[in-house]
Parts: sequence; structure tokens; C-alpha cells
Amino acid sequence: GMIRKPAAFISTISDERGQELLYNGMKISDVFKEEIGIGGVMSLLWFKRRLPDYACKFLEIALQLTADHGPAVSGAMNTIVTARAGKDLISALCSGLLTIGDRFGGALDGAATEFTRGVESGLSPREFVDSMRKANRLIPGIGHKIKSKTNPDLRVELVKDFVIKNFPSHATMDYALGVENVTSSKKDSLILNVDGCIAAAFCDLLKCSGAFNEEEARDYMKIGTLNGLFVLGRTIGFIGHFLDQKRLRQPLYRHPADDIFIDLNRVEVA
Ligand code: Q5B
Repeated sequence: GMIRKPAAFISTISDERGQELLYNGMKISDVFKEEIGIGGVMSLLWFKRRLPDYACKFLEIALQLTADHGPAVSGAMNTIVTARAGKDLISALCSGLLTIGDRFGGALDGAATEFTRGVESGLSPREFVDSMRKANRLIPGIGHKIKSKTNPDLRVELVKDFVIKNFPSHATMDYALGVENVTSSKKDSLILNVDGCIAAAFCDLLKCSGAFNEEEARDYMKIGTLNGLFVLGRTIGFIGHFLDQKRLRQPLYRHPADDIFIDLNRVEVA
């Protein structure tokens, strides 16, 4: 009989070999016939299943909310400086994306892990905050450079409202808000930030939508899925900033010398 050469790699999400492209088994024509939208496409290609409508809507909300937050954030600045250095779209985009991490936009996976640990360990939000302080660790998903209790982040309010109105349960979101109560009473800027609230919502989706079993929910938290949401969303903004700079024919950027304190004698770590 026929002997098949062992495959070099396995892939399970899409298939372009037939007459019609398939996303996790769904014909591309049906993707449009059934109007599953970008949330539906993400649920097929990221999670290999159809998620309930409210979950697809949540994914779309997360993408729209994270699409941009002005030119001053780390990633947009990198994108802009790279565009102005004369580089191409992909270089400028990558340069922006490479700033996404623990401090900027990439706190979702950490926030999901920590809030879940808090919920599952039975610690009160105050005990959870104390445990993080004792470990000398910042709480991922808490804190913002310019947003605060007195200058609230409307994006966070929108996510919160959507989750409370549409999710079957929202224990992680409630817990994250409990943590925010404790931290923001110490310092006005220690609010639940956009990374933290999307992460908490996503944990509730993984746990309570009925679409994932326990092992799958744990796996998706471990493999970087949640940061993927911010990366995908903010890519829209970074491309916008690149096009904007090119459209404006902006010249090479050089940072003003009077904004840099050069001190060759300084030895201590700031
Ligand atoms: N403290 C976000 O720092 C920021 C604390 C904390 C306990 C915390 C900081 C942080 C965790 C990572 C995180 C996502 C770096 C942020 C985003 C997207 C964005 C961005 C945009 C967009 C802000 C002052 C005092 C110190 C600290 C204490 C600070 N954070 N304690 N847990 N999490 N958060 N990142 O303002 O006693 O005075 O020494 O790392 O969730 O990236 O728009 O900009 O859409 O683009 O520089 O929204 O919070 O504050 O570091 O000077 O700290 O608060 O220990 O205490 P700041 P610091 P003390 S959303």
C-alpha cells in the first residue's frame, strides 16, 4: 500500500487545499453568509470553535477599545520614530509591537494568572494585594500613567458594563474590581487598567461561557492568548500612526538635546 512520509509539522486551524478555503472546517463563503464577523473568525482560528454571540462581541469590543491610545504611548512613539527614519510599514509596526510587554499593553496574561490565583486561593482582595506587596511584585493589570479614580478610563467602564450586562457570571471581574478598591484607596492612579479589565473579562469568558473545559481554560491563559488581544487591537493604531507620519511627510526625528540630561559622572542606578 501507500506509505506516507512523516509530516514535518501539524496544523489544525485552516485548510486552503480544496476548492474553498476552510477556517476550522467552516467554508469562507459561510463565514460571510452567516456574518460571523471578526469575532467569529477569531473564535474559529484562535479557539477552533464557534463562541456564543456575546463572546464574539466581547472580542470585537476588546479590539476596538485597544486599537489606539494616542501618539504618546511607548509603541506608538516607536512606530512614529521608525516611520520618520524612513523605514517601511512592517519595520515600523514591528518596532511598535516590540514595546508591548509587562509594563505596556502586555500585562493581560499576568493579570489573568494573578486574578485567577486570587479567586481560586480564597484570598480576599486585601489579602491578595498584601501577598503581592510581600513578594515585592507589582500587580499586573493595576495602575496607569495618566488615568486615575479622578480621571477614569472610559474604556474600562465600557468593558465593565458589557461584562456585567452580558456575561452569565463575572467572578474574576468582581474580584479585580475588589483589588482596585484596595489599591486605588492607597494611590489614585492604581486603578484597574485596560489590560487588567480585558484580562479579567476574558477569564470569566473562559470559565463561564461553557465553551471551554477547565484544562483548555488553563492552557489558554498559559500560552499568551490574552496579550494577543492587545497586540491585534493595537496593530490597527500602529499602522494608523505609520500612515499618518508618511502622509505628513515627516522628516527624520532627532530628540531635542535639552530634553536629555547627560551626566557622565553618574554611577548609581536610578
Ligand atoms: N505601583 C502602568 O506606573 C504602570 C503598581 C503599584 C502595586 C501595581 C504601573 C505598572 C502593572 C503593569 C500594567 C499595563 C507602569 C498598563 C497599558 C495600555 C495603555 C497605556 C497608556 C494604552 C504605571 C508609583 C507607585 C509606586 C509603585 C506603585 C504602581 N503600579 N503597586 N501594583 N501594579 N502596572 N501595565 O504611573 O510606594 O510610590 O514606590 O507597572 O498593568 O499599558 O495609555 O499609557 O492603552 O496604551 O509610572 O493604557 O502601574 O507608577 O511605577 O511610578 O509607581 O505605585 O510601587 O509605589 P507609574 P510608578 P511607591 S495599561
